[in-house]
Amino acid sequence: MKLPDELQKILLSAKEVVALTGAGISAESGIPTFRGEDGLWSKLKPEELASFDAFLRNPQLVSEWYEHRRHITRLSKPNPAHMSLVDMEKIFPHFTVVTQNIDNLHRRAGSRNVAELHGNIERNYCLGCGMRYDGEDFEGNESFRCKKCGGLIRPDIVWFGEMLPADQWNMAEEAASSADVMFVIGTSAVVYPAAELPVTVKRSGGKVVEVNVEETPLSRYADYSFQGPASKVLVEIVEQIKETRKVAKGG
Ligand code: BJW
Ligand code: ZN
Repeated sequence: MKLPDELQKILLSAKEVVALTGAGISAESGIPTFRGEDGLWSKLKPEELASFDAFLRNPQLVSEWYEHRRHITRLSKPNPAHMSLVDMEKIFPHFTVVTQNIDNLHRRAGSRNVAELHGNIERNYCLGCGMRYDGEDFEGNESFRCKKCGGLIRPDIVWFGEMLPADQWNMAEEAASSADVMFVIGTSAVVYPAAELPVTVKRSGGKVVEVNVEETPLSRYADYSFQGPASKVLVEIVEQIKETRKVAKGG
């Protein structure tokens, strides 16, 4: 895959760059996506597991489901797509990862400027007294109850109908409104308000570059759309960015 000359030029002078990521970037690390044939929600109903009401209805079931997913994410490793974004952070003067993922893989890969819109599965807190259970392994506490007050412990993630953490959302919006380029990687781009961010970029005069294995509602709207697995496409993009910069420097 060769990047169009025009995009190479844009990337050469880009100062503010953002990557908006979704479950597809972690698919090659062995973490299931949500939608689609093999997605988590082809078998499970989101409203039965991914809402506060569902949690209150059946805290044990929901907590066990997240404990199972925590186990999978801990066994998984960042893949070349995550690593490509670590490279981009070194290339561009300002680079922000805005992720919808809760799997912590961007930070584990080494990305430092990360906004986590939907929380992080490694963090938990008690609904009764607020005590934190971050990085906790719930083995031996299979009731998922607080040691201090006996309250329910919930994952620090954003379920449907819940507000996004204001500081993370503000960071994402600021990055989007000043972005020269936003890469939108491995997301179906149907969950709001995250799906608004590429619109913010375009309204502010930036370019949107999509990377996905299939077409999404964003594909037509994006300035550039690359179809293929995120690891392969992003490694190629980073190689070409580095090459163009070397040539521009006269090396
Ligand atoms: C690859 C690949 C490879 C695969 N390489 N690509 C009507 C209209 C508009 C909005 C709403 C509405 N009704 C309700 C709402 C609001 C709602 C919403 O957006 N709903 C829509 C679904 C309609 N949003 C909210 O409720 C949000 N809060 C909010 O709006 O607050 C204000 C408010 C308050 C009170 C009342 C009302 C509003 C909160 C959203 C929280 C989302 N949470 C989840 C669950 C997190 C916990 C958990 O993990 O269990 O976050 S939902 C789920 O979807 C998860 C994801 O982060 C999110 C996005 O999914 P993502 O990442 O795009 O994954 P997939 O599976 O959809 O797509 C994967 C993609 O990868 C695919 O395109 C593949 O092709 C691709 N792919 N392999 C490249 N190798
Ligand atoms: Zn407590």
